Amino acid sequence: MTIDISSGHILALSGGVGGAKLASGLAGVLPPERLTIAVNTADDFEHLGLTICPDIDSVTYALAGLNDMQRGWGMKDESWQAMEMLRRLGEADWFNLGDRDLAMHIARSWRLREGESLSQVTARLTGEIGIAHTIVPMSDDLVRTEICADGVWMDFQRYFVAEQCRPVAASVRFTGADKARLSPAFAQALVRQDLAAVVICPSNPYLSVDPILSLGGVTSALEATKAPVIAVSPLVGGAALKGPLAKLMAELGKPVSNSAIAGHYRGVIDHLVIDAVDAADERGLREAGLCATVTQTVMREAADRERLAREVLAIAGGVD
Ligand code: FO1
Repeated sequence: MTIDISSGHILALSGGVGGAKLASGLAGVLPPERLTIAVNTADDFEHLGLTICPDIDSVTYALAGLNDMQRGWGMKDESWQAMEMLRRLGEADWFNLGDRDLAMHIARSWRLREGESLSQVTARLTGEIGIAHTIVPMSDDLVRTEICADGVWMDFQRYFVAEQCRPVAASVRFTGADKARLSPAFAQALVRQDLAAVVICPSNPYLSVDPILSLGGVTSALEATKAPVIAVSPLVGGAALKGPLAKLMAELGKPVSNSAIAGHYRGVIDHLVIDAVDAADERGLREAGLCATVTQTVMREAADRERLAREVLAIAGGVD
């Protein structure tokens, strides 16, 4: 059921897996014209001649109901015959491309080569797959996350997939972010007069949200907006449900805690949503001057995603 909110636009900032869940919850309760989902593209890379955009894929598949819930990435009902053949042909097999998923990368790469921008391609492919909501890349320009681990700078997917996040990370950088412009739809959403809330989805702050915040004009717009900026913490009981967040925080010398997440977003967010198992953190967050809400943030089923989306919108005052 669609929430009957009288007015106001919601801008969601999302990375991959965890962010995609809340983004799809928001899409489940908001009509398409009320929501823009701006997605991290700094995980993107060129592989076997194809442009892979993992976070755009995760959000797209989640909204289309095509995501694989067990694996967390890629498509459900996937087969792997192309991958098997690639292996036999002696090509790189460290990054798994399912047969159905491959179609997305082929279509995207083809359209980009034909001269369309990533925004145009994303609008085309999400529309074709039946998504009415607006999913936009953070930028049409190239930004790439690199991790300095064990003294060597490496591409994000090398670190994340090939190396399984094993190397000890010392720092993270987003090459190209200083020159990259915001995608047109993201830039417009940020300054909408009717912006009712900005939701930072529970993606990894350091790897998935920071690339978005690192783009020129984003943090200043978030600081300036009258709309509440609400982040959902990706930590539950001192750990991330998926991915290297806790390990990375420890390696970067940060306590693995909601107060560190709040500190990281200081000046940008007005409100942090934390999980019920971390209810004890609420007091400290409030003492530090931040509004905090305690709820169930783990999203196992579609119903959990929509419930959390409704609670986040209620914080923004957007629900009747
Ligand atoms: N993640 C993995 O851990 N292993 C893979 O082989 C893998 C393949 C893959 C293919 C397409 C795609 O869109 C995502 C894929 N991912 C894979 C997920 C991706 O590396 C990460 O989840 C994100 O970059 C982090 O947000």
